[in-house]
Amino acid sequence: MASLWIASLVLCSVWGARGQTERCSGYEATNVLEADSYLTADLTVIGNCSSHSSDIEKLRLLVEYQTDSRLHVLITDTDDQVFQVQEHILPRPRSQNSTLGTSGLRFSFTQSPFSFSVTRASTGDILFDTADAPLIFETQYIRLRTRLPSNPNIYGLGEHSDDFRLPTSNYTRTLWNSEAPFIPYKQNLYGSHPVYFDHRGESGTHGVFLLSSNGMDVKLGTSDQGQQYLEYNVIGGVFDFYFLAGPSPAEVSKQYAQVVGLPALVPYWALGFHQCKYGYKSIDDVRQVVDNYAAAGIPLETMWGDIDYMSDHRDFTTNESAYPLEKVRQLVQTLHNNGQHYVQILDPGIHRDGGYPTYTRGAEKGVFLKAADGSFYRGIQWPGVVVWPDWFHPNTQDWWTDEIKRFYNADSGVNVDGLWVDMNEASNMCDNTDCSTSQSARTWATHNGIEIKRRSPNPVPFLGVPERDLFNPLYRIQNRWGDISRKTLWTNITNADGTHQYDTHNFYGTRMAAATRNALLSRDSTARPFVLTRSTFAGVGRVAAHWFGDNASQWDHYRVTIRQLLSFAALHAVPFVGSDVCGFNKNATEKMCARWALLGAFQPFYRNHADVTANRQEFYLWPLVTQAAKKAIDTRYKLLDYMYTSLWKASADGTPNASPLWFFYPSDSNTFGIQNQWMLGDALLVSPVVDDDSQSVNLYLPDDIWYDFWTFEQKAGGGRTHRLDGVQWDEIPVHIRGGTVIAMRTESANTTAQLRAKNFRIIVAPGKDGTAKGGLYLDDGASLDVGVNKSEIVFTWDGQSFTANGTFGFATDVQVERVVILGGEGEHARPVKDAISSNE
Ligand SMILES: *[C@@H]1O[C@H](CO)[C@@H](O)[C@H](O)[C@H]1NC(C)=O
Ligand SMILES: *[C@@H]1O[C@H](CO)[C@@H](O)[C@H](O)[C@H]1NC(C)=O
Ligand SMILES: *[C@@H]1O[C@H](CO)[C@@H](O)[C@H](O)[C@H]1NC(C)=O
Ligand SMILES: *[C@@H]1O[C@H](CO)[C@@H](O)[C@H](O)[C@H]1NC(C)=O
Ligand SMILES: *[C@@H]1O[C@H](CO)[C@@H](O)[C@H](O)[C@H]1NC(C)=O
Ligand SMILES: *[C@@H]1O[C@H](CO)[C@@H](O)[C@H](O)[C@H]1NC(C)=O
Ligand SMILES: *[C@@H]1O[C@H](CO)[C@@H](O)[C@H](O)[C@H]1NC(C)=O
Ligand SMILES: *[C@@H]1O[C@H](CO)[C@@H](O)[C@H](O)[C@H]1NC(C)=O
Ligand SMILES: *[C@@H]1O[C@H](CO)[C@@H](O)[C@H](O)[C@H]1NC(C)=O
Ligand SMILES: CC(=O)N[C@H]1CO[C@H](CO)[C@@H](O)[C@@H]1O
Repeated sequence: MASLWIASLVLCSVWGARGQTERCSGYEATNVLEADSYLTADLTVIGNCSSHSSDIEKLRLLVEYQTDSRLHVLITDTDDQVFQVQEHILPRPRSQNSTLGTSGLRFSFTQSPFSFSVTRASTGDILFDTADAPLIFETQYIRLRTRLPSNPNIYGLGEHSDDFRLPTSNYTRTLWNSEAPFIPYKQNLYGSHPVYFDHRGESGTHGVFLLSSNGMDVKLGTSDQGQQYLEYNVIGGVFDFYFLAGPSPAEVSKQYAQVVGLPALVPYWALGFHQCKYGYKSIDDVRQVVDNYAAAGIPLETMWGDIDYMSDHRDFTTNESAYPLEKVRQLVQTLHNNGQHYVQILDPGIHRDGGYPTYTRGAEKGVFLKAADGSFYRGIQWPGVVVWPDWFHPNTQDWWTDEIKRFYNADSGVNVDGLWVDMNEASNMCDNTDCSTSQSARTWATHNGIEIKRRSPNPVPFLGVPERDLFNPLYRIQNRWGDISRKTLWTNITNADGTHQYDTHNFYGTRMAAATRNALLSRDSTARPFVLTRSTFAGVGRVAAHWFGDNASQWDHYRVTIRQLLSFAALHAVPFVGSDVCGFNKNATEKMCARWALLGAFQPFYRNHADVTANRQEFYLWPLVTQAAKKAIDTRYKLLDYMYTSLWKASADGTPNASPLWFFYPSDSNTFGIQNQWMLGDALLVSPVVDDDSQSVNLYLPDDIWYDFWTFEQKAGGGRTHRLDGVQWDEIPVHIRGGTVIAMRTESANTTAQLRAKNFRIIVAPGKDGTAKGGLYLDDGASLDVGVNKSEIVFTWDGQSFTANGTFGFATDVQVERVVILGGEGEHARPVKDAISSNE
């Protein structure tokens, strides 16, 4: 075994000892201990790197064959001082004690200077190899470089608005959650997901997840020697890698979801159509919009309240003139009576005003982050001067839950169906790091801080190395705002558990989303919560859905939504995502909004939302958009159970609910760069018109059998690009992949509640071998725990007969009206007895 573990042992030379050279040579591995399923070693620095801070001289290496498809490589300081993401924030998967003999991945290393590689056992393909540059492990800068093949297919490292297949020349992905209006290219956006997929065609796909919340630049480039590389430059934390073997792309997605946590299933109603706008002047205005949708005959499922509803933009208040509580309650009641829903926004910044009960209750419980002098640390957000919840304080969850239960009390407050957390990067409107705008300085002077005692240092591990420069680290990540503390919370702030914002910044927003989900569960322990968050971190899918932030009403942002969908759903285990349909900033135009209404209908989260400075863009405002939206929603609703089934599958085992074509055709290199088409579930290929104001689309159909979703006409893909002209403004090209079965409702409805009473029609699309397979998941769509009251049905068509098999625990009166077999001499329907309530 030893010879396999140490594939390339190089005995260290004399110059390796510490102090004998000033050269930065990395580390030397000693005391190597091997067992069947793990390896440990000590790493000691050789030479002097200290490029941006001090070298950590002694490190520990732990390698675990955790499962046959997951290899864990952890490099930490021996003192356990360096920050590591708290176990309760991201619970680590335990090793299942796989062994070298059975693992799909193989670890080997060189002793001095230390480097390691990971190979695919079945092919010998080197997936990761750090030999080209010494490991650097300093207190505020860690670096590791791996070789990549030339012209690699690398995806992930979100959140970004760049090409789905990442550029690989002189390209930097900075991960540092930030306010990002207009979602600019090549910059850090609202979320951080330090995972990439490396797709190598026929030889397989693997994933590499660096479990780190520290700010980082991940660089893709070519060295002077012409070697393609990917390099991590991180301003703290440890190297905690999970290598995911795949080998199929969807298997990597599942393996990743097992590490960061399976996403939560959303309630069924969340799949309906949502409307929002920043700038609805009053509750009467909102009611009018609801009525207008009904009058136009466009099904509206959920109305949203942006910050307009608040008094002085304070959480848990209503503007008593424009949004009087009684009228808000009446509207919510009306919506509920119609089977519709209502969601409101919350921001993390809590207005610092002694007369504001949310603030005073929080202050009494000490739940806010503290400045150096012990007063509550202040910043600027919509309400003006604010303080910020410290999600690590032991009282914060209780305080937040209590505020949510008070204000969203069904009997006396706003009976929301879900909550939306925004600005949670956190976005601080101070335009410089010292936040000394005259406005803030003035207001601060009038509200003296409550005196809080400073905390004593905490002797627990992983709090972060002391004595770091938490404000201006020497290695400057390419944060879009410059200094890492700019436009957010100061990174030198200490959290209640003794860690610092410097290390925990990237999951501040995810913590807020998690606390909000917990609060909703405390408000109603049986209902499935719905939380939408702007800021995200690895694993956020466990607690929340995500929209792509403040984009604009422009064609390039319409296109960006596709690659953002692909990234979140297929690579980041966040299935319930979507854009602000018709764009947030700037004015939408009729044709673009019509196209976007159709595009959004085929993405998981479907919400029209515009900024206060933009014109209104409700679907009923233009004839073309009305027509397109009606058709879009009609079709989406018929397909809603198909979409719900794929979301359930994602929550059950991490299977992506939306994915790029190469997930299904991994050896077809034509698909690797496609980012304007997507597979929705495993059966539908969506190929929208993407060019500005165009009626033509070039769509790629892999070599397979396809059926036009709208006409059922069979089409040989041929592995080539097909041009469609004359695509009308209410049309979107969609194809059914041969070999699949789709359960559709026979008709649409005005609400998802009504939809649930409609019967099914089953579409069978035989593949090349004449067979087809698909599934349908049914439950009440609302309960957190449905227990046995669910149906997991598998449909099979063997070319002769149709079978519905599985479990049928969900009681329903809904029938399957017919089964339609596509192909042959055209569509022919077969009568079925009842494919969803019995095992025939
Ligand atoms: C390493 O180099 C840095 C700067 O070049 C220097 O300040 C430091 O003292 C050196 N450390 C050792 C242990 O030689
Ligand atoms: C794996 O091995 C470790 C140490 O030998 C042991 O503590 C652990 O329970 C094992 N885990 C499983 C899943 O067998
Ligand atoms: C690499 O990118 C940076 C930042 O975009 C740019 O300033 C620099 O000129 C580029 N270098 C090369 C060699 O293209
Ligand atoms: C209430 O809403 C009105 C209308 O938008 C606005 O003018 C006013 O400033 C708001 N009042 C408060 C306290 O937010
Ligand atoms: C953070 O650093 C700034 C600038 O040096 C300083 O003014 C502030 O007091 C520090 N805050 C904390 C909490 O240490
Ligand atoms: C949007 O349209 C309004 C009026 O229709 C106009 O005042 C405003 O300048 C436009 N905004 C942009 C960004 O073009
Ligand atoms: C929706 O409601 C309208 C008006 O009440 C009605 O005319 C229409 O048929 C309904 N549509 C569906 C699909 O039920
Ligand atoms: C399942 O349904 C039965 C019958 O409606 C009900 O009594 C039971 O409580 C349900 N179980 C769960 C876990 O919801
Ligand atoms: C039907 O499903 C059950 C388990 O749900 C399985 O044991 C059985 O083999 C399946 N039958 C067919 C014909 O697929
Ligand atoms: C991703 C993207 O399209 N970003 C653009 C958003 O809009 C701003 C302003 O119009 C552009 O500068 C960005 O390039």
